[in-house]
Amino acid sequence: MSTQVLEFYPAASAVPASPAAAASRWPVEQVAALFALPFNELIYRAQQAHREHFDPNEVELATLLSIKTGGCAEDCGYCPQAARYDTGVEAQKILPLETVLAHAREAKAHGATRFCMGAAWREPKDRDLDQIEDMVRGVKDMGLETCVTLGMLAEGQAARLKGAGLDYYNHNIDTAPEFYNNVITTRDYQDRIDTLGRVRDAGIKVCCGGIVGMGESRLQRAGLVAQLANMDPYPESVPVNHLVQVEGTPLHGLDPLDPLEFVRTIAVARITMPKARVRLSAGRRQMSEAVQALCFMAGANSIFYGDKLLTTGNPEVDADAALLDKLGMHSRTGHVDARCELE
Ligand code: SAM
Ligand code: DTB
Ligand code: SF4
Repeated sequence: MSTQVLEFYPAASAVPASPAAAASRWPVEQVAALFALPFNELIYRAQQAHREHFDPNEVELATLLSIKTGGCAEDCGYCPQAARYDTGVEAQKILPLETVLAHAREAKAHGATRFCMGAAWREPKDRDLDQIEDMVRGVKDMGLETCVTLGMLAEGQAARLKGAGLDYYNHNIDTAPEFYNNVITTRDYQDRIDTLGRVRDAGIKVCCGGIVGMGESRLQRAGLVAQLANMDPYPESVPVNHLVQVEGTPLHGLDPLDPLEFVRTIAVARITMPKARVRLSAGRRQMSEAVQALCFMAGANSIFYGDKLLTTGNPEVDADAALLDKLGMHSRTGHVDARCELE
């Protein structure tokens, strides 16, 4: 941790309170102290951290595809795909390989560099992985980075995915440990940590983040960021999702989070995980361009790109291309939204 950051903390929080705190690089009070900085100070520091490791005008474009939608047995309180909530999402079978590859080709033609495939599973069965391996190989062969999110992984499954050429596995811790049980009861926080360990051990890069705006406190948002930042090593890719409130889910109808608090969360993630790709993930459809621009200033350098997330909407590709153009930002390849023949 840089001394530059430390000097701004209240003296008490700079003194580790316990051996456990001493071992952690980002005690939660120090992360909370970042959240409490004057806004301009926070953004300035986030910009400094960002510019040390990245081109501040460059953004990664990652396209998401739901390869197996709905009918999930879990009870995640935010999720429209949980079978137990009446959200209007219909359960579908896993998509055929050719359909997935056609979507990946289209994403690439639009300028995406990463293709993320998501399945509404608690965990994949070994036989499901045969199909996933083919998808990963096919997408990788197109020259795209590959990412999948399939739920919990058992021993050996991560190695199979690595063997197929998987670059990233997305598995979010979602929120601070002490808030977790308010949101999900059908699997434990520790289950998630175990899966992340298997991913890391298999040599796959970790994509792990969470959701804000679920009724957690600021201290709990700091707790989420501290958990991520204290992973050793911290995730290469950190999706910061703003809760998309979906009618029928238990979290629908909550008071919306102040947009500036969302921007602060991005900034704190950037400062504590300076080399990570911090993704301004779900929730952009509900965000003004000005708030998105502030997120980029705060150090976000990745977005989901494509008019759909998994089941909910995302800004249209044309609108995103126009926004990036307005901000003078460019994608990793330099090309955004090359019109393709598939349209
Ligand atoms: N079923 C797998 C799992 O839960 O690990 C993979 C797919 S799941 C939809 C991936 C992540 O999407 C969740 O962990 C959560 O962070 C995010 N997510 C789901 N619904 C969301 C919503 N309504 N708003 C914001 N993020 C959401
Ligand atoms: C992540 O952190 N966010 C994505 C992805 N990883 C899989 C999912 C967002 C889902 C938003 C709700 C939906 O569209 O169903
Ligand atoms: Fe299922 Fe994943 Fe949705 Fe939870 S977040 S209900 S595990 S699809």
